[in-house]
Amino acid sequence: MATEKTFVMVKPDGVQRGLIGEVVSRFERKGLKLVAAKLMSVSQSLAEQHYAEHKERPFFNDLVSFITSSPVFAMVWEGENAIAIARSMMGKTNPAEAAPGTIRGDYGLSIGMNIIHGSDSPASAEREIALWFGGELLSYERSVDVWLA
Ligand code: IDP
Repeated sequence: MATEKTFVMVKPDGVQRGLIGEVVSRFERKGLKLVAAKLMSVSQSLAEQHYAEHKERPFFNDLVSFITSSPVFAMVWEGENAIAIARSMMGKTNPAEAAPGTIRGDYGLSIGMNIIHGSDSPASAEREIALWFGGELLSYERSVDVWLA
């Protein structure tokens, strides 16, 4: 299994509810490596590009208004199988169906405010990392890396 990078974002509801630390802590404890992070406001243009695949969906405008309504905490995490692992830690899209123990299962109530985003495939991860961070990623070694893969 190859080392992957994935884009993860604490959405406005997660930031407002004080869940940045909880999310970061879970990813750190899992063993993934943080290689980029920023607290930021999302422009209309960035929101529309990020959610481009949902452009025709009835909830697209609500999605864009929500993500631009208050700051988000954007991150890139690296590790073996990082994309699938981050998705499994997040839980299903609808918090009502997300298993307890997952982030959405433990903290969310509604599909519109489900706390966290994570890339769903290698192609999405590549596109989203380029969109949100360009080349602003760090590359560094941790002594613990030898105990993780
Ligand atoms: P994901 O975030 O689990 O990858 P996607 O299907 O890519 O799920 O949807 C993106 C976001 O759009 C979801 O996280 C959720 O907040 C919102 N969303 C998805 N489906 C619906 C819906 O049916 N109604 C309202 N919002 C939705």
